Amino acid sequence: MEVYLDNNATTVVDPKVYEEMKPFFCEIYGNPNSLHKFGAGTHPKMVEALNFLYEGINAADEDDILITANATESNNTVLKGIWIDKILNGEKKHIITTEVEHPAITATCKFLESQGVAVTYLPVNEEGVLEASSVAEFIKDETALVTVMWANNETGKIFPIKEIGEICREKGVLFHTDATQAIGKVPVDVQDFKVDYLSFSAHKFHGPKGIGGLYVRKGCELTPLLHGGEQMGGKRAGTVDVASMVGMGWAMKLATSTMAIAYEKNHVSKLRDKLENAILELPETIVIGGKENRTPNTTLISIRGVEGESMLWDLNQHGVGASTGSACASEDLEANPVMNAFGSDSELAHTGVRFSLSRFNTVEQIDYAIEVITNAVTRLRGISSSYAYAPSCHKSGL
Ligand code: 7TS
Repeated sequence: MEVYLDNNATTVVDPKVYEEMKPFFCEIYGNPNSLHKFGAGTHPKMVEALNFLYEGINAADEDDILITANATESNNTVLKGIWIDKILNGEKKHIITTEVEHPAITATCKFLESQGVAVTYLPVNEEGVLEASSVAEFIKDETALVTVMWANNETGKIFPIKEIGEICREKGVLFHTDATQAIGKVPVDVQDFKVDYLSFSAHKFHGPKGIGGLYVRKGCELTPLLHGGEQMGGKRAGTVDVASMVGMGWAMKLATSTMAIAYEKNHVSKLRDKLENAILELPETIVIGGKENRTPNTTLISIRGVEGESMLWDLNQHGVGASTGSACASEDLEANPVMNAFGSDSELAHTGVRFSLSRFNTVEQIDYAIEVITNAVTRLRGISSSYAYAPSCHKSGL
């Protein structure tokens, strides 16, 4: 049996999404910006897709949703746009973020720092969550932007976006959230949560890869990252991947409408809890950051004495795909900031394994995964019977 439990990395395309995309390769293939009927033929489904995106995050009609290549591009567009529009002209000079953002935020912030921008990286608490009050504490007159993820990709921890949105609106500071791991897992409402910019990637919610979105609230327009043609009113140049845009729209519609069944009615969280509880029955295992306040599909578990990479290798041999808590994301074997956020326990950092589920997982798959995981732990603890940790991380190059 094969069991895919790495849905925070990417997801299978929903078959309905795939069906909706198919006509746009060989039948309706015009350039949407062409004036002839081949171009115009793409419009109805593109408009439908855009409407699904607006509905999915409750954007107001007058707001923008730019179609981008992925959340990485969306994040870059916001951070570099703010830099150009608010910081380079001397109006502001400071950005606030957290220590546990995805590299699409942190690496961009590091680049901006190299250009003279002041960036504050707020730490998270022992549960891996940012305290909204710390945002309020660090906002200054010079602060141009606060950027905080909606949900963490490693732990699934949900951040206090509503409170942060209110603080930022009250203090007159622009607020961006990277909602890549939140769409389709928890309700996302840009108006209620007072969000100015929001990033997402279709492939995290059963859409195709290579397409994403950036919500921009009316009045918060930014200098584009990509200049060129007049596509999207010149706000993001380049011919849109029509098939993928249609797919993303449908993926959003299906993810948000099935959320009630898949997540709130606990299909996914029940499976996650079943898996998690079975692993927690093994000695010396803990959920990193604890069980509270998480996306319903994610668990990050430390299995003492079992190095994450060895565990993944063993699981992979038996058809189960999971991931480490990115503990080995760097060549120097340093644990990543998400793990460091939980303290200096390097054992914890190097023994984290992330299991992330989706609405396509079944009870049978989880039963099988439990068996495979239990056997792997017994086997690997047998090899290092002293539970001694021996790092063997290496970069895959991907
Ligand atoms: N932001 C967050 C919060 C993410 O989790 C990811 C991908 C990205 C941005 C980047 O998405 P992309 O579509 O632009 O590549 N996160 C992960 C992960 O946790 N494991 O693999 C990719």
